[in-house]
Amino acid sequence: PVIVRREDYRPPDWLVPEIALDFDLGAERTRVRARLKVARNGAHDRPLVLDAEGLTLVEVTVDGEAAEHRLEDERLTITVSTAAAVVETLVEIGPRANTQLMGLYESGGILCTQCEAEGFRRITPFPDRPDVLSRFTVCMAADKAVYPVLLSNGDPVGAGDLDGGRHWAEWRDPFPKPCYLFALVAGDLVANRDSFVTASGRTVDLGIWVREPDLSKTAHAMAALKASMKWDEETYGREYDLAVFNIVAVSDFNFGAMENKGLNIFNSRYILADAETATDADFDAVAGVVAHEYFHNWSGNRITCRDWFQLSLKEGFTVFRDQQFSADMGSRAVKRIEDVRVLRAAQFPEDGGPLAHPVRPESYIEISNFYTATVYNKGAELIRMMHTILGPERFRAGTDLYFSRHDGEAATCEDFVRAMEEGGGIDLSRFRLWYSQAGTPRIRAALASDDNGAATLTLSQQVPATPGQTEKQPMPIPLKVALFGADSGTKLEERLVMLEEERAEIAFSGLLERPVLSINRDFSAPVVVEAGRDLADLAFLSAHDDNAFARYEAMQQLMLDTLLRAVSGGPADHEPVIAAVRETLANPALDHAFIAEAVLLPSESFVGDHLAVVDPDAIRAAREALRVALGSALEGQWRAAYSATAANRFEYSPAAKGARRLRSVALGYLLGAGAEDAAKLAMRQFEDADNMTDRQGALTALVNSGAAERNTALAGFYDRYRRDPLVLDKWFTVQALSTRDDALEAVEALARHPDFTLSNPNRMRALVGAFAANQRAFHDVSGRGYRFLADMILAVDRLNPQTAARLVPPLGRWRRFDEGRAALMRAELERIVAAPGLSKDVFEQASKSLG
Ligand code: BAL
Ligand code: ZN
Repeated sequence: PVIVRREDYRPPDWLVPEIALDFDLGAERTRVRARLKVARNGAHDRPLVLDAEGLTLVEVTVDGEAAEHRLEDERLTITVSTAAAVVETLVEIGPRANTQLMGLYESGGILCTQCEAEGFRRITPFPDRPDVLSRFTVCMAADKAVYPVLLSNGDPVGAGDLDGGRHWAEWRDPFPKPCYLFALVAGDLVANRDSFVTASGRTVDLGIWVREPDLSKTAHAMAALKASMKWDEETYGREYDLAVFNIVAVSDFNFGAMENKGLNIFNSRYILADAETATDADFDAVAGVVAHEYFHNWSGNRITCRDWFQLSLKEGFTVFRDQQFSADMGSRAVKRIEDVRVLRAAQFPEDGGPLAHPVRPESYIEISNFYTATVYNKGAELIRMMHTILGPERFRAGTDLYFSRHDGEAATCEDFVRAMEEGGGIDLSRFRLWYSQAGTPRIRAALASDDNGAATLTLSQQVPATPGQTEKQPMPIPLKVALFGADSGTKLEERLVMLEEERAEIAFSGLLERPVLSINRDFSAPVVVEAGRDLADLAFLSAHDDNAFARYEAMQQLMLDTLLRAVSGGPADHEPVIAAVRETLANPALDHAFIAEAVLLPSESFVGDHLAVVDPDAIRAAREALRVALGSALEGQWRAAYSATAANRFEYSPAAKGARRLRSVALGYLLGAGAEDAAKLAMRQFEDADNMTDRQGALTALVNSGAAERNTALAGFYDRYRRDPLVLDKWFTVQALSTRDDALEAVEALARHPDFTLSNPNRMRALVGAFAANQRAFHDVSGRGYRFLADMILAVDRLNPQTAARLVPPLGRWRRFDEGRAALMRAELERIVAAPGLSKDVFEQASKSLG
């Protein structure tokens, strides 16, 4: 396979300032006529080379004449002798047969497109790279009864009827854009329509298009869209720029959603939400993704990426923007806790494994494999660090400069950093290492104090070697630090420390009591900190730290240390955790949402990430023992928390969400403790719930238990929701994540269930993706879990390589396990790599995972 390298970037040989597309749409066969105005870029005599994948070529002309051309290796080479010309191509494609869900495809009777990163070449021959920006005009003709709605980017400019029950519509997008932002939708859809008046007084028509039965589930997404539009004006000074903004929801989609100019296309799971079918987490995700895609209009569309190595330019920045938005709309502390949890669960293992890559990667075989937690979530942490270092005003001056300087351009990460430097008045020379150096820095922190009120904080850092990067330089690391008085519990000192070198000593003086260290507050840097604090100091911080994130972190560290001690065979002393949780539950100053996060045990995989060799069975046993101990010791408090938060009469507000979250956590502990009536409580909650959060919470608790009610609840849930694919996904996931010993068998059986399908990415992720995250079941010592995953990867690869490739990374973690498991995991990776007809997507992930 061909390796694409960042250092090989060259500007395009030909530009395409304008393209007119004519679609004769049909699910079996679509004809695409494209008229490209091409212009030679610089002095050269190279031919015009267009990307073309899976197209049946019918005709090629240059300035109206038949032209010399060659179609081979997914490239259409055309001889053009002039400096500018009009090139016309006619091709045929088959949307219904397109199971890759890239290009033009059919989902539930709707024709829709996905072009990022390289899907446009599956629609029409084109220089499919983000630095070729064109003005698009799109004309579509289709059967009016089957496809009454025809949408594309920009503004509608005409429509009418044709003979034979057909009709047409034309759309024009005045903003030049790369072809990955092209979109088209044809289908039998209805819209939730609304409008938004921009800061400068222009009215924008908004539409969220879905199938008729789903219309009642679009109100939340519409509210989120309007809130996003307002927020981006207020926070970044960014106004929407077209007269129309449309969103379409489809059920078969590789990504979460796509930011096509003026026509976002969404995976339905990030649009549809009502109390009956969506959990609070789903509601939050809908708002977050709607905001994310909307924010791309500036960070992605008005300013796009020069090449795909710059992907984090738009994704890291836009994730940071959607995180800020969600924090502003709800609980800032809980949002930060959730974001860090995602980073640690998805990005840290990536950064520490065979697929580690810098936020700005250096090479790829298949770019789809680089839509990763590193590019997205670590990329967002880089922007956050700049925000922390600069402060909000100077950060805004930097983004203002970035937006005005590069509007209409295809830019680089370097362009962004330079704008932050000049706009913010700061030197970020060394900060650039964060873009080029992979691996999660590890910080050691030690605080030594004397009796004279002086203390020294000694910091050292180490960046681990990653594939292709053995030698690392020290990174500039912003650490928010505070000292608390051990006697009074008050804050003695607080500062932002920049660790610039491998080692630093920070002096404090005038401390009137013994100081306790609070470090990486708000998770100011995406690093691992080993601060060596004992259990008593952690318990103290879990009760006294005034930074909500740090307070949560102290409790997590206390629980983690307790679990690690138990896993490595030490005495299981649960008392410090029990005392700290007791105090947190009893603290009237804390809100329910925070308490629910703070008293939750670290996940099994998080515990595993802290061991030299992961022992899934020992981790499960230690975690279960602590859960049971907490459940029993604090049964009265769990009961009180459970009844105090007794919910119903659904309301989507931070307070109501917090109450529901704590209620589910309390129920889990009561079941864990083996309280006699716990299963009955859960079953009552399951039956009486007026919202999905409570119903799914009860189902999860029962599914993880041995209670007789378990099967009744599972069957009841299935019967109630079998016709709602998004809810049925939950039914699969809850079982795939089960903590019971029979989880592996259950998952194997579910893969034969009539409602399981390889062709829908959501369903695949719901069962197979979730199972691979179930540490104990997936890592069953027999190797059956590995075999199951590999079989699934190979089966899905024939239909949809992107979805298949995303399932590979769990097998690449073999170095973290004992020899027996490692050998079994490697054997499955080798079987995958040797499979005939493997996609380059899966080949890249599996072969690198073996390395
Ligand atoms: N650009 C791909 C989907 C997203 O990150 O918004
Ligand atoms: Zn994005």
